[in-house]
Amino acid sequence: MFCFQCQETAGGKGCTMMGVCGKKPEVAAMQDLLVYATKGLSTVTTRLRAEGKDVAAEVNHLVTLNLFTTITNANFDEDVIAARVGETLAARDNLAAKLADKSGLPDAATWTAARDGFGAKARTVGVLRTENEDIRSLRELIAYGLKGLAAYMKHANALGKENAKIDAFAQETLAKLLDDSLDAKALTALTLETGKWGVEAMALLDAANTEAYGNPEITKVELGVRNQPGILISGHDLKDLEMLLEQTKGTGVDVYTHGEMLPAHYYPAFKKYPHFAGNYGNAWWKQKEEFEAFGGPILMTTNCVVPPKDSYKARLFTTGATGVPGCPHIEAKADGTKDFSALIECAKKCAPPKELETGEIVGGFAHAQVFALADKVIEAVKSGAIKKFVVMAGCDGRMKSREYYAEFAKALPKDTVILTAGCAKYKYIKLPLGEIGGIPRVLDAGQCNDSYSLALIALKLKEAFGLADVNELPIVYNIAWYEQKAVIVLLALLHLGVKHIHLGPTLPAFLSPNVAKVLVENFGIGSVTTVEDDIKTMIG
Ligand code: SF4
Ligand code: SF3
Repeated sequence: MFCFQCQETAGGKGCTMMGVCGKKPEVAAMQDLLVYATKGLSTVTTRLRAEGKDVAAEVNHLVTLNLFTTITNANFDEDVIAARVGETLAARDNLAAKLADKSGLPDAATWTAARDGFGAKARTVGVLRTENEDIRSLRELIAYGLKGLAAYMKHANALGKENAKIDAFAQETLAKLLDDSLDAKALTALTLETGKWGVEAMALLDAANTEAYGNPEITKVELGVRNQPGILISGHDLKDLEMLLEQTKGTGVDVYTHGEMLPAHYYPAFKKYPHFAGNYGNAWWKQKEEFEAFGGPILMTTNCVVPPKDSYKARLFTTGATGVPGCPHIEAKADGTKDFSALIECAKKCAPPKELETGEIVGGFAHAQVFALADKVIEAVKSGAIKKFVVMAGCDGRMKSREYYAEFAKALPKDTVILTAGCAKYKYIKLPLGEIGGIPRVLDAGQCNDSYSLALIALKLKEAFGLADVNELPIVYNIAWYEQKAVIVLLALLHLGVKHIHLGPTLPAFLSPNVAKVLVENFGIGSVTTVEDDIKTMIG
């Protein structure tokens, strides 16, 4: 195996024996094959579009689901992934039959094998297949951006929002990743274009979420527990949460959020459920201890899943793109609905969750809420009460070096405000950082995709201050990344013209020295150093 798609990759170079995330070589191989099969399918759909033929939404959804399945910490189930490879080949061949011109199709669009031949094929299609390290770096940077984009599309699709142009771009780009005639220059341009479509995908998801559930608003979220059994829901899928809240009504079972599901509390539509109890625990990487302590069933709607301990395996349910061998999986019915009664029955037999902490946190500062406070915020900047905003969005992770982010937050001068989104917030959102004239010093916009809100807020401030360039704002970017959704967020910010982003705790292993150099020279991307030095550089 060779995988270097996440920040925790072995030795900062690549996982070759076993994933640091727990991904086994045979699962890594099957994921490589699924990506390859999806590129083949995308080659066919791209040709069909060029011939003026329609591609059904189900095909777009299959591409999206396949990419999402291979994102870090989503799916560890080799059999499920292999079955999806089979499904993808069947869809590809079915569509290829409609092509008028079948000449020159690449191997990805024509190979075929039975299930027992998948392993051998997988060994020939991995990341290292591209020999030139710069081309490989750019191809993977784009592929990981598309994985993040696919994750956001999947959530938007679940809420009935479609944008066939985004799907067409993603598929055309996947097809281009097989094209050996594209040089580094062409792939660099494609990287930036991916960022543009990343903005579109985040905007689509924002519209899907806010139209379905209202605009996030300032909300206090309980951290303690109640005295009834509960279900813990993690990941990013709000539609799954809605169905779970509906089905648990009046059952005597509470619903708690975990990890990236925390921002669900900020949406008005979910406030009407009295059994929507609060948030339990922290970011994904602490789940082994926290899921054990929770004591009841857990629903993983998306990444990040950590391969579970046997002690709670039977009560860890997966759904959507997630999967863990040996854990129950809830499949959607043909109409997209899901039956969570197995979780409810399981919860009824469990004791109430064990308390980990008490208190509350405040969040809900997505674009509409911040725009409603715009006068107050602008005044605070003009009066000098707020000197700088620090965007600290992104991911959390288990590396010790990530303590940097807690220390950085603590060391920031009191006249700075942190803008955050994603699970990175768990490093500092529970710290007593105070407020400035009633504005909390940590403004949480929501999930990682709600980084889109942070971009809108920056654009609004630019307009309010009459600036020509978003980089003239008193905003600095110190972003923590872990998996591929952070890659699409990064590419989206680059597309919006944001410069001098600090990316940590380490730069991606998949950036070759030359590609890293291009990012440094054109966008001023930098790494992080020490808290002290970075405070000096970023805050002055
Ligand atoms: Fe390694 Fe990350 Fe890939 Fe897992 S996802 S195998 S930790 S690089
Ligand atoms: Fe976290 Fe996995 Fe990235 Fe959505 S849950 S931000 S790491």
